[in-house]
Amino acid sequence: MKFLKSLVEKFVGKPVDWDEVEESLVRADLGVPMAIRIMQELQKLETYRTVTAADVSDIARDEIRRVLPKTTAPLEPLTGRPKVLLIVGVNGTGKTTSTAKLAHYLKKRGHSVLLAAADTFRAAAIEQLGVWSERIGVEMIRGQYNADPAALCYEAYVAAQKRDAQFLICDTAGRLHTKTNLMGELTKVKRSIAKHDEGAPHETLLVVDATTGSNAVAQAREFNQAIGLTGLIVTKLDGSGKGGVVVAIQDELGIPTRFVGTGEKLEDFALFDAKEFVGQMI
Ligand SMILES: Nc1nc2c(ncn2[C@@H]2O[C@H](COP(=O)(O)OP(=O)(O)O)[C@@H](O)[C@H]2O)c(=O)[nH]1
Ligand SMILES: [Mg+2]
Repeated sequence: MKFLKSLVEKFVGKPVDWDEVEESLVRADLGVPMAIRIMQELQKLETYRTVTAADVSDIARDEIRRVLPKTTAPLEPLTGRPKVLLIVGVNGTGKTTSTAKLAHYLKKRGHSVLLAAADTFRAAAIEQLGVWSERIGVEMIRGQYNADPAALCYEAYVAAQKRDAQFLICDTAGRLHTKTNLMGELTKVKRSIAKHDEGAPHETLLVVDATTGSNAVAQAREFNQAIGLTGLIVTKLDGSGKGGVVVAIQDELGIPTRFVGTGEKLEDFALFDAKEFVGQMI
């Protein structure tokens, strides 16, 4: 996560190397518009004095802070009906793991949760969530392999109502954001849930892998256009050494990061904390 920190350390006590600053900003996955803004601010400063390493970090920190919301909305239950969270994303980003982590997180806060294994494309995916559900002690609604995910989510809502569950979390199949038929299937899932409650799904959370950099921005753009997103779960922040996608997606698309994943275990999960995040980055 310390990509800007290491950049700054290189320049301590000497004038900054502009090419290196620019390259580091681009490599940090903050997005081109943000990288350009930081460079412009630094160059403005340079017209009247020598820019130092501290200036790079100060200006980058200010720009990033300006873009990120100060607080992250927590997940509060509704009264008298389940709050539906739809988990979407491309293959392998960590949807199923994050679904389990989120269920565990809510359960620990005293909430009742029901899971829906709506990734019916692969039998193994249903099993994977099944193992998590047993481990965390949260019930899961499963369908047949290859069942219609929209119908499954519709039924899962009925089950959530029957059980008075406060949250229903629907894990979905990975799909490439460029495949319109698969994106259309998600629209169908959303519509079927909305038949029960026109406000549902109350949250549509895109899971992105921080290590995929600018591709994560493209994913967010496409999913947002197709089904509308309310937030992100950014995973694998433990491995990448970066987290710039959080900033790029907020800056370019206005979609906030709600949760972060920092490992494979249930506990490696937290509500996004902008202040802490910026502190770790710079
Ligand atoms: N290091 C790390 N690995 C993760 C994280 N989240 C998920 N994974 C791993 O990423 C792989 C794919 O996760 P999975 O939940 O099956 O992805 P899905 O295809 O989107 O459902 C698994 O090996 C997970 O253990 C994370 O925050 N950090
Ligand atoms: Mg999965």
